Amino acid sequence: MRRAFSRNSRIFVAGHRGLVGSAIMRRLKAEGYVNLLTADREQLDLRNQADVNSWFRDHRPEIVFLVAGTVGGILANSTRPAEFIYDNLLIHATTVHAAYLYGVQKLMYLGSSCIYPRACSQPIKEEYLLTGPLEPTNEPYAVAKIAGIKLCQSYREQYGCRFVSVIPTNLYGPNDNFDLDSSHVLPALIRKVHEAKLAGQKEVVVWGTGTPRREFLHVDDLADCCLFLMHHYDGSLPLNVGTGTDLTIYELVDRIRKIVYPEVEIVLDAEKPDGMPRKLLDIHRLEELGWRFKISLDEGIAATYQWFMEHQEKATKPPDSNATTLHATQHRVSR
Ligand code: GFB
Repeated sequence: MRRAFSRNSRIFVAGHRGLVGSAIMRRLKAEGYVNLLTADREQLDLRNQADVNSWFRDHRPEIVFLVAGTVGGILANSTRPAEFIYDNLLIHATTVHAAYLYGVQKLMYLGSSCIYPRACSQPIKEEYLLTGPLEPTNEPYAVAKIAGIKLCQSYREQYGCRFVSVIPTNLYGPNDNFDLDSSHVLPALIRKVHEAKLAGQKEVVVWGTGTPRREFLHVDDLADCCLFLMHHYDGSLPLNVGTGTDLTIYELVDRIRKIVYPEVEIVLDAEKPDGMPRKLLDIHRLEELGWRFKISLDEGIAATYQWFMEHQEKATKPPDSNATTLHATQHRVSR
């Protein structure tokens, strides 16, 4: 298949400051793409269709990586379901629609492995989507993410748009969120073990039973895969992206402990939710296309820990999650 775009294409990375968006930016720059378009939150509210349309009209992107959204770990998903469903539904719909209206040549949308049914057989094949009930701790987010995939498929079917979706497994890496109330497990545990080390604490508290299994992919591998698929994949079926192996949360903490502070003991807080028991992706289709991850989990944890140490102030600041709350307050009508 010919390459989908050139070094001079106008490429919009929607969500360029996040974990995934910043990795895609790094990768595009490293490969010599020169026309990279971005929009900060203050410049463009991606939830507003009129604003998004004007931005597309003014900037005329040819290629779009749609990786913007409100994201977070199990606690943030459970406690802020309204933000997770509202922001994501709107951001995905406005951007896909504007991409259609303004003739974007190709768009890539990123789902998440939490969109598969909670009790799926493992490893999870792409065709298991919408075959059973979702994990309750992240159902609103998962519904929005499924809607994003359906948007891409529907615009492809009705209007012939070249919009593709990928479904990455749990991600981590530089620019991750290390705020303990909203982060995912891997950055949370790097921070907790690091802080235990600084304080000379003997124990680190890990949420849940430690038995759920998770698959982790370094975000630089994901970015590499996104560019590869943008050039070499143009189908309606969303493609799983992962490593093909998983481990328990307990085993993950153990690996982090060995890298950061081997002396610390792991204490489980079983009052906290476990979430999905397992979500290992079947990556056969991806492998058949010729892509495979490169960064091992130990290597990735060590590099992410290094990044965390060098960016502690930025990394531990809670992410800007007030946008929707403000928005909702402004628009609330008194009864
Ligand atoms: O990464 P995580 O928050 O999200 O949690 P999910 C994974 C597992 O790690 C759960 C356990 O079993 C947690 O109980 N865990 C242990 C911890 N200690 C901690 C901790 O200190 N912080 C966190 N956050 N977890 C999310 C979804 O699910 O995955 C999202 O909620 C999204 O929708 C994302 O899809 C990729 O893997 O459970």
